[in-house]
Amino acid sequence: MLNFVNFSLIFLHILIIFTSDVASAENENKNNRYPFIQIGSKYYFINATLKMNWFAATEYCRSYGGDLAHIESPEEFQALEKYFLDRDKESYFWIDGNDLASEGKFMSHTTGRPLIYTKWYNGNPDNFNNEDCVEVTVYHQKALYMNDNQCERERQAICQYREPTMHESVKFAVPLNQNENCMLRILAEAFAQAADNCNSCTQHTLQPTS
Ligand SMILES: *[C@@H]1O[C@H](CO)[C@@H](O)[C@H](O)[C@H]1NC(C)=O
Ligand SMILES: [Ca+2]
Ligand SMILES: [Ca+2]
Repeated sequence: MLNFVNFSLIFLHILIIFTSDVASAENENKNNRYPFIQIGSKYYFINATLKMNWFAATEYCRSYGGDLAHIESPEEFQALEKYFLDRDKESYFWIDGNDLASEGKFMSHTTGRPLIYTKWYNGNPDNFNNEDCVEVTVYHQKALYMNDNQCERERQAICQYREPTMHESVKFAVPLNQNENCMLRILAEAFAQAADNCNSCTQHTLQPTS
């Protein structure tokens, strides 16, 4: 028969295992985004060994559960600029902008909406020989700019980690939380019941069990 001390220890043990599982699952969720790495406030994946046309680049990013990079602010652009100034001033990289649907209207393939932030290189976008896809590169070893270029050109892809949308995270989180609460309640109820049934063994709790 379990005495009160044993039961308490088992209960605590289960509780510790259970809560640490929940905590580490949350940590994993935040940190384990391989192969995406944090650059500024976002997570990106750039496979330096691969060059591809813009269409292949969108598919490549999607195959990793991401999208071509969607730059939303000067801060995000500056973070990428610093990254490339430190590492790769030579290469060209596809991002999500394009005016494929309507010439001159640059849209984000990631959001389906007009580009929020642009920093065009002098004289661009110029649609020179029909350029419909947006690349970034470091110009004159100094600063990162955007340029419209021909979508068939081979460039590296800047893929961006796709954060779960509010809709997806609610769908995902609610059953999980109910489940967690439910398990904790069952454990707590079992514990309370055992404590109730155990009024007579209060004496034992103060004694070593072995
Ligand atoms: C990058 O591309 C190469 C060539 O396809 C591939 O072997 C490698 O696994 C890729 N890197 C990652 C992190 O997926
Ligand atoms: Ca164009
Ligand atoms: Ca151009």
